[in-house]
Amino acid sequence: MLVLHSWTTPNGRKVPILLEELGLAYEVHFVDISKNEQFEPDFLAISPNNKIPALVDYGAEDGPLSIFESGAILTYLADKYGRFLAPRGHARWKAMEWLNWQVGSLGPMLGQLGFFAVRSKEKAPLAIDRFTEEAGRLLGVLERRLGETRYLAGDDYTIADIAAYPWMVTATTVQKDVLADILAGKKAIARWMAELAARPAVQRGMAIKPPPRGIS
Ligand SMILES: N[C@@H](CCC(=O)N[C@@H](CS)C(=O)NCC(=O)O)C(=O)O
Repeated sequence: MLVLHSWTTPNGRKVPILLEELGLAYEVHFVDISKNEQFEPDFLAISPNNKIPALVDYGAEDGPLSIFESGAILTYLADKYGRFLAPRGHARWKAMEWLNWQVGSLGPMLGQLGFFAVRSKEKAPLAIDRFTEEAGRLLGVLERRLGETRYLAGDDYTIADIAAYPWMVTATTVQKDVLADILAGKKAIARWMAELAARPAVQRGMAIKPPPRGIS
C-alpha cells in the first residue's frame, strides 16, 4: 500500500500526478500546513524537514519505506514502476537535470516570490524585486528549453515535467499579477502547459483535496 502525506500546494500535487499517471492505488493523508500539522511528531518521523510531500510504501522491497523530498519520491516511483524516467543513459540524466532544476531553483524562487509578493501583508520591495527578477530569469530558461524540446528532458514526458507543472500553474494563476508581463509571449511554455493540462492524470492529480471536515 502507498500512503501519500501531502497538501494542496504545488509541491503537494506533483506526487499525486505521478501516482495517477502510473494508475496506482494510493491513500492520501492530508497534512494541513496552515494548521502547522507538519510539525506533529507522527509526521516528523517520516518527514524530518517538516515539509510535505512524504510517501510511505508499505510494499517496498525491504519492508516499509518512508521518503521525503518530492524529487526523491518521484524518482523512487518512476524507477520502481519503470515509467516516466529512463533507467539509464542520456535520457535519464536529462530528466534528472531538469527535475533537480525544478526542485532546487524554480520551486524555491517561486515559493519566495509567492511569500513576499502575494501572501505577505507587509510588502518588502527589495525582496519582491529580487525574487521577481530571479523568477523571470528562470522562466526565460524554461522558455528556451521548451522552445528546443517538446518536454523538459527531450522527446519524452518525464517526472521533470510532472515536477514543474504544478509550479507553473501557480505562476500563471496565484502569481499572475506579478508574472503576467514576464510570461506574455512565452509561447513554448504556453504550448507545454496546454499539453500537460489536457492529460487526465494531471487533472486528477491537481484536483486532490481534503474531504470536508465532519461535524463533531
Ligand atoms: N524541496 C521540498 C519542498 C517541499 C515544500 O516546500 N513543501 C511546503 C509546501 S509546498 C511545506 O511543506 N511547507 C511547510 C513549512 O514550510 O512548514 C520538496 O520538493 O519536497
